[in-house]
Amino acid sequence: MMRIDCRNISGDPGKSEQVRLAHDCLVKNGYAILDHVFPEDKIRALNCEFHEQYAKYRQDRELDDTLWVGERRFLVPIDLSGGFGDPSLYANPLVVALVREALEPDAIVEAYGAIVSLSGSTEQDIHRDSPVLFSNDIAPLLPAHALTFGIPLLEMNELHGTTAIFPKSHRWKVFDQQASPQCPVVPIGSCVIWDFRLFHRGTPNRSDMPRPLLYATYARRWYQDPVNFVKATQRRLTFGPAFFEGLTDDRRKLFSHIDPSPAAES
Ligand SMILES: O=C(O)CCC(=O)C(=O)O
Repeated sequence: MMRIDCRNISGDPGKSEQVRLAHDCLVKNGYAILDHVFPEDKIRALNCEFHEQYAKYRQDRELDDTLWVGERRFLVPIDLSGGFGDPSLYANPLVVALVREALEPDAIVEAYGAIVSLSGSTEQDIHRDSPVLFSNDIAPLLPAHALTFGIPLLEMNELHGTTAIFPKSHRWKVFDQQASPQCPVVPIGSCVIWDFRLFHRGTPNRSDMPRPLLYATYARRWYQDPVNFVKATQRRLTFGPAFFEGLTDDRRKLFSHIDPSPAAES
């Protein structure tokens, strides 16, 4: 399994060897694992913030604003504020360069939240993040239309669970029953990005702690995830009135699809 060490990037990340390698891996294999992107203490602090601010998401029950995505596993919204509003997470220069290369320069942050695998969560069903575009014959030929970017707040491993991925499956017309997945260890500070078409599944959390996987969905500007926000009470992005005021033009471009008026949420 290929991993890309993202330490020591100097100059424009968009021109770095790491982004070139990650893009190549994403196109060929449907995923990329990026090591040493974030300081470990920052991610540990986010895990603490998650437990303090989002304690209600540690219960085994779907709430109005969450979605059940497997036994003891939920998709939850995370507000673009506090530590989670840090642009180095949703607008990380390296990741944005990769996203713009893989999708388009106008790519957007379509959703931001976490997938929380509670202690005792079981193996998730194998799935793609949404149905393919057009048809099973056409979809494998297309470039990516959306990417899931995951930042583990607790190391992803055999004990806590990880995201098992089927390399190259973004190019499959149908699921290959003979294929075996790869189960990456993704330490604190590392992250993973995969093509929406890639077959994958969350693996069981055998530890006594919840495993939050902070995620951002990046997409071509015209795309909206049609399956993970089926309830009117769910929100793809949540932010306070001051969020847009503080954004640089380049970061604001990532939200060009939404109404920046104070109370707006999408
Ligand atoms: O829990 C994980 O690691 C992955 C979850 C996932 O793939 C999903 O809910 O779409």
